[in-house]
Amino acid sequence: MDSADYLEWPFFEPRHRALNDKLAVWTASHQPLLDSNGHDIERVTRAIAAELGNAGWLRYLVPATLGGPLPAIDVRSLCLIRESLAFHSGIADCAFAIQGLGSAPLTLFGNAALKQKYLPGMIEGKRLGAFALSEPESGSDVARLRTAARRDGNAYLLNGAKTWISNAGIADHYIVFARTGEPGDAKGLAAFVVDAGTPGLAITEKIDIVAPHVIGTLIFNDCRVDASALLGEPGEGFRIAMSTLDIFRATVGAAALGFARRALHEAIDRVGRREVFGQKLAQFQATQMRIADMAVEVDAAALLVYRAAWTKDTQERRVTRESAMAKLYATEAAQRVIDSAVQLFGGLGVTVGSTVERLYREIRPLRIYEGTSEIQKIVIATQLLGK
Ligand code: COS
Repeated sequence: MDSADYLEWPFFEPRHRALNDKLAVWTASHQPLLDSNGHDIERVTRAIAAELGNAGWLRYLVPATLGGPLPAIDVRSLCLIRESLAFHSGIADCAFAIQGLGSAPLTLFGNAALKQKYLPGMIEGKRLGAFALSEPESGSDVARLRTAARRDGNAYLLNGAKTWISNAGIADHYIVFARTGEPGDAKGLAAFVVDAGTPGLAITEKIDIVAPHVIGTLIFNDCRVDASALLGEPGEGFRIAMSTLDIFRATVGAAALGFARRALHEAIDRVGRREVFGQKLAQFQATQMRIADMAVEVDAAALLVYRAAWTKDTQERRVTRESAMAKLYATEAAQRVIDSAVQLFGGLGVTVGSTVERLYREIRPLRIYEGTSEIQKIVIATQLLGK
């Protein structure tokens, strides 16, 4: 990546600078893998997850007691990893992020037996996880999700549908949020770990999205899940989902930051070489204004992302507002920065296969997944104004 002088900011410690240096070496030596975009996306996602496991990056998803390199999950490290991966490859970033969403509920709320069963394989990149929260009728309004979990002896019977689920069809397990209580009640949800291949669980659709990605729909039809697969207590599902998102929303901002930095890097390179009307693009004041705006947005996004991550790592409190601000600003700003880069590239910017064209597609879902920009504004306003 470009100048890492932002790592001198007070949010960081020497270990973060060391991590960033190691990431730079790793990404440079894995360029062919990171460049494999678009074709056979399931195989590529699996291969990248395995390499992320071999390199030890997935260990950052768990604390030392579960095999991680640090005493607790360090959100600044997760953000640095996502930023570096996203700079090179949206698929690699996604593979890392979904391992996080598929493991954090276990790390935070699973009992010893569940952690032992699922986490070692996940951090080695041998097992893939998934986070199944969204439904056809409820993506934003989590409290209204309909998938039902009905107690039946020592088990629960799951019935319902989940959609837009990353890793659908290649995950070895799914963290599934389902209703054990009253309809519409945030306190009526529970979270389960459901193994792929459990009878009654079917992957019914693979969805093609603008940025190639493994994503699809799951249907539960009297899917019997042992009560021992419950995370926490019945009723804790909403808190489990939100606590996971409190960690990962800042990291979505970090991924957007990685995309935006790449776009700025590509744009600076381009305007220094491209000649029009007898001079370099960089010599036009219009270009300079645009590059300056892009750089300010990148730094502002970085400040919000690492403020949220630092707060989560060092303050013993919820970071719902900070992580919502980081995700909102960084993803929206990255879309503008990338759009500017496309404009500076002209026809090449919209030519399929160019880096900025890829970034233009890859940034778009980040303003939607893990809470749309509008939901982040509601979260921020609720924190300030109350309900
Ligand atoms: N951590 C822990 N607990 C939390 C929490 C958090 N971040 N956010 C809310 N809670 C608690 C609340 O404190 C509340 O408990 P009390 O009643 O005891 O105070 C309970 O959970 C319900 O919270 P709230 O009333 O705020 O829930 P709402 O139904 O109004 O929903 C939004 C809030 C819209 C913010 C939530 O549904 C959301 O984030 N939606 C987007 C989900 C999303 O990201 N979807 C994409 C799927 S993942 S790709």
